[in-house]
Amino acid sequence: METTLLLLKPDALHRGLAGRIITRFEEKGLQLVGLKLMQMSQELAAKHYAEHTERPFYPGLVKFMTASPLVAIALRGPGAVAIARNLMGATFGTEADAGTIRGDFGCSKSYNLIHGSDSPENAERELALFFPEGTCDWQPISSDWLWDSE
Ligand code: 3AN
Repeated sequence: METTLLLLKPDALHRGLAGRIITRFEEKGLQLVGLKLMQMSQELAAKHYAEHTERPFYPGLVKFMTASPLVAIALRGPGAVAIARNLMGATFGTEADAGTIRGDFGCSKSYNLIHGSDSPENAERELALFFPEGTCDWQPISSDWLWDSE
């Protein structure tokens, strides 16, 4: 079982897409174990995007991510990190396949709606940043019919 971190970026909220995006993950069979509307501080952005600080797009990315609230989500399921990344699609809406979130809802190289952890290790690091209080553990009644037992 894995838990991954998703961020519904400010553009997703401005465009009124938060509910529809969350629905995609619920429909797939991943479990919500954390959900938070919050505004990303400069400090949190610097920690979250530490690996990108030297990239030319970094100042614009931080400006975008800190401009208005986002939704932080902790999502659980078997292989949740890779499943969530597949549902999101390629980084830019211009290139993402139809049927994916970025492919269906966006066509920008800057405003790409959603962040998802790219490895279990990064998921652990990012969850600690956005959910320092921990996640909400509960047993969905559908889990016996949704997830393999081994
Ligand atoms: P992903 O979100 O698919 O893991 P990364 O890790 O390569 O993509 O990039 C992190 C974030 O930085 C992306 N989500 C995107 O918002 C932003 N980004 C990456 N490359 C560019 C770029 N060339 N121009 C603007 N923003 C970018």
